[in-house]
Amino acid sequence: MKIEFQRWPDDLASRYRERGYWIDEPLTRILAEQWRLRPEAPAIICGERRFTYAELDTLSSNLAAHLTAQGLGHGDTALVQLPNVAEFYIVFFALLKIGVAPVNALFSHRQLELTAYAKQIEPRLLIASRRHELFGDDGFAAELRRMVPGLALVLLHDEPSPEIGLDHRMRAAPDRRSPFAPTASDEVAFFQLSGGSTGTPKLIPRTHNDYDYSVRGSAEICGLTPQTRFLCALPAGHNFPLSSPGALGVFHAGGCVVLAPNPEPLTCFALIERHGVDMVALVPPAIMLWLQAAPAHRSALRSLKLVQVGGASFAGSIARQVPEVLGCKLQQVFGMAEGLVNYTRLDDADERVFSTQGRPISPDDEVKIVDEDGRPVAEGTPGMLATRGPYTFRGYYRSPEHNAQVFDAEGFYYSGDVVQRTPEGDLKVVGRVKDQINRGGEKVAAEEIENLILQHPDVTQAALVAMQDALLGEKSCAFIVSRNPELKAPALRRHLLALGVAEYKLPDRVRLIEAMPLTAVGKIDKKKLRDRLAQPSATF
Ligand code: J2J
Repeated sequence: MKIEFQRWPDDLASRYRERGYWIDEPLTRILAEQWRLRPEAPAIICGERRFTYAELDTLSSNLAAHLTAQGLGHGDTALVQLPNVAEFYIVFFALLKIGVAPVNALFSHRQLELTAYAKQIEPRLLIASRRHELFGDDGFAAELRRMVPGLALVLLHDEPSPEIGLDHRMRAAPDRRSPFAPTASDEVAFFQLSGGSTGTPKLIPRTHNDYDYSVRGSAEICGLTPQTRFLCALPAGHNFPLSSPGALGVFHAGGCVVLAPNPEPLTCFALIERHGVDMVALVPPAIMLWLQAAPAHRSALRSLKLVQVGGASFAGSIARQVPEVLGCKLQQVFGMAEGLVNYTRLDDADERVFSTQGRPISPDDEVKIVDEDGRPVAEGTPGMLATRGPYTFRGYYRSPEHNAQVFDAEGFYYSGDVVQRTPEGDLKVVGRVKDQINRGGEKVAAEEIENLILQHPDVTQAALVAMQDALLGEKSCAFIVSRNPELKAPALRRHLLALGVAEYKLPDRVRLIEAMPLTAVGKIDKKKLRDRLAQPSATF
């Protein structure tokens, strides 16, 4: 059984193979190669626990064997939600080994997101953590089982019992092992999460071939070696710390991933000092906190050579401070879970690194910058980014209507970013046309939250817009027309939390207004609402 998804057309697929981008190997080759080359080298450091490549391979094989014994295999999917722990990678490789495609939900996701993913992929396996509020008891897992009748197996991290404990399945090898078979390299390996701009969170099918190329290309651009020690402080499943070059890039190079629970500076500085970390990937607000905290801890950062920043706009004035205050190189990364990733290069002149978001990984990443009618803009002027290439997807999972809106006839994906190309060929992200709030790298789809707010009985109209914020870059403000003038922000917050949405998606501010400003065609005029934010007015 194969997972259906939108494939690349044959001519492009042949070109990507001929040029050596698609090597027709499963993603498990990353681990298999290191297991052969350096089995005893450290692959992961997680708190006091260390895992060699041999251990990473054995533990993932044990789990894979258990899952095979339960009848899981090709065509099956898994919903996985783990914090930043070594088990994240063990599970990821175990599932790849037996051709089960996971969705790696963020740890901050709650009922609403998990349910939306479960409904789309109909998982046969759920792997979650007792540490998460939803899985402290078995209520929500039972609810998921009711919702997805095919959900055959639930395994929990941080759960001692042998029946449902993940740890037990990793540690104990079953008696008999059948040989593992990943899915074919041009099939879906796993699903990445879209930042989203629509009502329901969307899933991105990623194949072995395309993802592996983005990992290899990224590792080369970033000069990774077996000596690399990468601090993973962003959510492990996010595309940036997973593949740009992220943990998979580090494994590909034979280096070591040091896990941090979050990017909090003092926690990270201690890990950097203790483990000789030389590279880290961060979002802009985290770097701002690091810049504030670093002067008092310079010696802890001695080993740090490269800080990557991405996920949201990063002011040039802050970028300039990084080399001096953190004592290392800066690299800007402009990527997306849908595919295309741009990097400033390690040997670029400082000014290029400070003021641009770099250029694509591949010579075959095709980037068009177009106006509203889809025509290329004059070189150097801002326009919408449209792209296709050897690791950019061709369609969201089971979303034909939305795909029709964000792809053109040639298969170019419109990311919703407004960019500009410099004469040197670097991209600068200068704006956005998608209806999304980028809250310091965490993406909030306006429509998703508006629909949830509208479920409140008092609310007749709702619009979520971005407001500027010194630390996060953007925060969200909900403008609301309510039948009840007494509706207060805390009540709305409770309403949203009760619906089960992740906390980072809650509006940071709520404003009650008499009526929505409308555009000429009668749509809510979000530009006018954003302008209003600049003016003082009653807020609650
Ligand atoms: C401005 N906006 C940026 C940047 C992403 C590497 C790095 C980041 C992501 C990521 C990723 C930006 N400056 N440097 O997947 O592999 C905004 C754009 C983009 C959206 C994608 C990776 N870097 N962005 O952030 O899927 O709007 O991926 O389209 O979460 O983040 O978000 P996401």
